[in-house]
Amino acid sequence: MTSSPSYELYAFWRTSATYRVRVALNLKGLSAQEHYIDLDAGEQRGEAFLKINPLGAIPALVVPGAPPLTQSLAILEYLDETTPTPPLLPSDALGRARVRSIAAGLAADTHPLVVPRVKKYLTTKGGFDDAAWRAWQINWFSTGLQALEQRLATEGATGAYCHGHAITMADILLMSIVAVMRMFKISVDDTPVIDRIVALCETHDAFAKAAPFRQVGAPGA
Ligand SMILES: N[C@@H](CCC(=O)N[C@@H](CS)C(=O)NCC(=O)O)C(=O)O
Repeated sequence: MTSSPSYELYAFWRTSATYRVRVALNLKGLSAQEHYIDLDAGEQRGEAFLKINPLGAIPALVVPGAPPLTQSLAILEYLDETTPTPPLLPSDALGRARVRSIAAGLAADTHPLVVPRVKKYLTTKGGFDDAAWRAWQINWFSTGLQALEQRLATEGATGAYCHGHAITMADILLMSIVAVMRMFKISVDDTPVIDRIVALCETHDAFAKAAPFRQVGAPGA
């Protein structure tokens, strides 16, 4: 690790959005002191954490002298601007727009549908039982990944990774969704390009070290 600002990260072992920040920190040789927010115990909705993020969601990154940063995509952009090497975005405007579009497709249009607060609402007020919740999860993971597969398979900018031949924010987001799907034992068939990119990302330490089951608090960690 290089010497870095004393970041603090509000985190939980298995979350997709926190995984993204851990991968970005690892790629850039940065570290953060983690504060554990137990999502299973509902700590994200406790008075203490709501002062950090009134939305009751992690991650939150505390940078010395500033209010907590929330939203994983904003945190990735902040880390990329303040520690530019290796870059998480391409050098050209069209490339950056494509990478941000892939990342947002997963962070904004896929992942929010399967977070604990949505589960809580649907199972307590929406009449969902376990089977209905599982069907919901499978539907939204499939929708997000099949749309991404179609893009990756047809757009010329796809390379060894989601965009070209270097890791970008798009790969971090893809891996963060795959990590949480594995946790729920959900898979989506017929996504050969995604499968190839995931296998390549898995060869990198930055992703391996961020794996949920390797984090403090994980069962067996
Ligand atoms: N769009 C947010 C999502 C944050 C989020 O929903 N995080 C989940 C964990 S992956 C969470 O803390 N959920 C708590 C809850 O839903 O109660 C981001 O990308 O940071």
